[in-house]
Amino acid sequence: MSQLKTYAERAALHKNPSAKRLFELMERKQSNLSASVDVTTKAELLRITEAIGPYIVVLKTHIDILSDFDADTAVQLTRLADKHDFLIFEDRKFADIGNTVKLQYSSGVHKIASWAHITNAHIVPGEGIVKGLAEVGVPLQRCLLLLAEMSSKGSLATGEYTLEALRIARRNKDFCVGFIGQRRLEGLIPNETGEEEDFIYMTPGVQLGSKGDGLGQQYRTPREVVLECGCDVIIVGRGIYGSGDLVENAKVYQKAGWDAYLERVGR
Ligand code: S5P
Repeated sequence: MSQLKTYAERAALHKNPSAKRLFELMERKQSNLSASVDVTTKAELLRITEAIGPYIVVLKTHIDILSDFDADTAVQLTRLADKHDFLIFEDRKFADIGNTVKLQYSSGVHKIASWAHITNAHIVPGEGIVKGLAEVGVPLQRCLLLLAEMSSKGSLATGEYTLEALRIARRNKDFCVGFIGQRRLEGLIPNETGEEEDFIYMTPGVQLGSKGDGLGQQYRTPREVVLECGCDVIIVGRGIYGSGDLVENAKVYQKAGWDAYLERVGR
């Protein structure tokens, strides 16, 4: 039951360098907060990241929404990640055949693999998407999350689709270290290898004081996500940068996520 283990104990279960680092840094920073900074200019992205960097363990980006992305954006994000000790997760949601995603991950203007420690993929195309991304990501010590479920109303990622994400992850554990999902999945199908397994669950659709956004997003609280559903990292976007004081908001979510984790592991 890995959700009852501490993040420090779980760091030891991971061979993938980015996954191991994530667990170690959660313990060190006493945070399981990922901020999703969905803004459209480089200056705004860097300003917000500089302000909230001390409170987060993962910065989640949508790099293709920046109107003025340049190579220096990646340099500055990497500098802030080193300064404030967090990982960068490009929420690219790859969804094509292996050969195409390899190119999308390594090349183009964004060169995602060169700066993002974590990225994610849909499994619509089948397992080849993971194989293709792994050819680029494994040599760079990156890791991948599969979208097993989504937070939005009417999502088709349910039932057998979600189970297939678990099966694919189990077959590709060197690179595929966890899921974007709404609850833990390991218990849904027996693990035939008999080996101890541990996946990271990063969960969006988190906000205090709102149930949704009118465009299908559905929100739950950090407590529901971490304590009741056993997820590991809360992903908060507009709850942090949407209104009010950025730093105060980040502190509130850091504390709410961490308190729920402490309660879960009985510390
Ligand atoms: O199921 C999902 C998966 C993702 S990665 N639901 C989501 O909302 N996301 C992303 O999380 C979404 O693309 C956005 O960047 C963030 C949620 O932002 P918020 O402002 O609603 O907290």
